Amino acid sequence: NMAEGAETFSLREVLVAFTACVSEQREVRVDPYLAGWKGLVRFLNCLGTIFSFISKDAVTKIEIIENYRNSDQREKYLTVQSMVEYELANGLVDLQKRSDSGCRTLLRLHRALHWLQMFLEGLRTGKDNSKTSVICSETYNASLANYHPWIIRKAAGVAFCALPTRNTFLETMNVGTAEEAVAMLGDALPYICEVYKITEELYAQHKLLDLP
Ligand code: 1PZ
Repeated sequence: NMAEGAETFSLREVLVAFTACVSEQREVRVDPYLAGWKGLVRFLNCLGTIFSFISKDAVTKIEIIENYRNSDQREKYLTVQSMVEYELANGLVDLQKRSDSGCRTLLRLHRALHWLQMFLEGLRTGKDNSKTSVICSETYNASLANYHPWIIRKAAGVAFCALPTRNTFLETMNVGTAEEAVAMLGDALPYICEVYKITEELYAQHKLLDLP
């Protein structure tokens, strides 16, 4: 139920979780990163069951990293920096084939964060009558789609058609009027960009951007 789900929280708190990600030493804290993703998943679920295949994949990845945070090695997974250092030093990152390392799992969320950044920016700067589905497919094609096989791109394209108009979408965020939602996006986006940038630099430095 869209109205019910939307009533219980506002996208503001979700995006604010990303403001808590970056530490004073410019490290990315894993717990608020996952909290931000959990909120995004809740929001996505409010948009309809057609998005379930997307939210399920995100949940699986959130849970993999959460399990590391609940394991004996939990302090190693406190920040993205400590995770990378620990997994690389202990040979836990498979460079040849798919694995469930924290590094490869977080990379999937990291790539999706790049799409999110572009999508929210497109929404923020879009015209009143622009179509959310167009903003979504254009930003998806320019980013995440490059990592997805044809069948996923096709399914994503079908799901995007179910997105409401820009104004309805902005109101679904539960931040107030469409204008207030646009202002909130302007405030929150720099923090998401910062989280993305720090992670991107870290992964590039360790040559982890192509992990299978
Ligand atoms: C507002 C509209 C939402 C549109 C969401 C746009 C993203 C479409 C992503 C489609 C992904 C579909 C399912 C799974 C794909 C996986 O194969 C990949 C790679 O993982 P691997 O197979 O290597 O383990 N998974 C991803 O790329 C992660 C996708 C997470 C997407 C989270 C979206 C959150 C949306 C928040 C909306 C405000």
